[in-house]
Amino acid sequence: MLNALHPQPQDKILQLIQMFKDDPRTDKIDLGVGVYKDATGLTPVMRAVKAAEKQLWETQDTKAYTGLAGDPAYAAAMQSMLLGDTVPADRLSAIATPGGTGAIRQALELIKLASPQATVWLSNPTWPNHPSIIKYLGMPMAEYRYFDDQTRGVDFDGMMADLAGVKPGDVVLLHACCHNPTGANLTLNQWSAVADNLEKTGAIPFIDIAYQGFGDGLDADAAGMRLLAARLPELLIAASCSKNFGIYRERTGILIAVSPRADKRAVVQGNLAFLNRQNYSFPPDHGARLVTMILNDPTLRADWQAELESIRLNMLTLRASLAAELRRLTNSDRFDFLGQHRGMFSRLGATPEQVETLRRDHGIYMVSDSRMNIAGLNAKTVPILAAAIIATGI
Ligand code: PLP
Ligand code: TYF
Repeated sequence: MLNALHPQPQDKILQLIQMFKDDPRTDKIDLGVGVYKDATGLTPVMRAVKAAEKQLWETQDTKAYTGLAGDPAYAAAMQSMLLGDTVPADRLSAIATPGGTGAIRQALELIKLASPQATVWLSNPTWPNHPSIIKYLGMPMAEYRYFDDQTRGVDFDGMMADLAGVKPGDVVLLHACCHNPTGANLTLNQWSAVADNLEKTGAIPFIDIAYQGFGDGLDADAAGMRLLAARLPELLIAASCSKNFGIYRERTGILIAVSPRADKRAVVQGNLAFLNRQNYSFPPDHGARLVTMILNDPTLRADWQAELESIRLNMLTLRASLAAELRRLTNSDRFDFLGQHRGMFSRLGATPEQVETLRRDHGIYMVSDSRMNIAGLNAKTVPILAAAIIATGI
């Protein structure tokens, strides 16, 4: 049986991790995988996470199974962080999942279960795991224009023109904030126009939110999603705690389904729990429990929010200084988009050959589509990157 297997395509982002490790140069710069790093290159365990883990170690007296959907307290705390009070609780169903990826996978399986003909619309470009999982599940898929290569902003006219073609019951996957891989995001007015389109076409929004708090702040990053939740009858949300709680390897995520009516909630919740049971039974609990403790304890929460805010501001400072350095070197505003993008990523707009040159000649690693992780920079490496960008003719 195993002889019948063929090699599978590798994840280009994860491949970079190994290439970077194998590079003997000591002045190499890693702008590859989307993991937050501080100025020393460390991905720290956040203070509130450490404190919650200590508390948990001292007080937890069982590790018996939770429930198929995970701990309801986790769902309640996450629903509040994500949606505020936009949607009444009796329309909300949720399951804890292994990371945001688990939530995306379960959302897609739910769509397949409910509506096997539905086309899932993805932004072009998007996080490569979106099309990869959809293809693996054999679901119909389409793309909408998103990024304008000239302005390095959102091609909103193109996006709306493409979304005019969605059918009732189709699903439109949207990044809530900090778009991966481009860094270009919708304004609130644009979210409102997307809501108009979804109302008119009868398509269902599916929100991937993996960077809440990394862009403009916890509430601001959720504003577009909340606008859709307030206006539309149905919504799916796949959220990740990997980045904003810094608990990547704990695999902590949640899938939330907003139902049109309260009397549908029980069936939706039952289907979500069913999907967890088919795929892995009980979801991971440790990270979810830490998140719940942090969100529900005012002291832990305040400390977490303060640290998250300093992470956000650090990335904004790096963006501003890189844009300023490139403004100085080019005597133009060509790279000002770097300061306007939000989140960990920006698409620089370099060719794959230029990305290769940056790697070969300068030891600077980014994804071949020229996505760079801003958090991989520090005050010392910003001018080095800027000079390399100019030397490479980007
Ligand atoms: N969605 C996007 C856009 C991401 O960039 C990521 C990456 O980390 C995820 C979802 C899921 O993250 P995880 O499964 O590590 O929680
Ligand atoms: O886009 C990124 O870099 C992050 C991390 O298969 C990641 O989202 C990358 C690839 C992958 C899982 C996570």
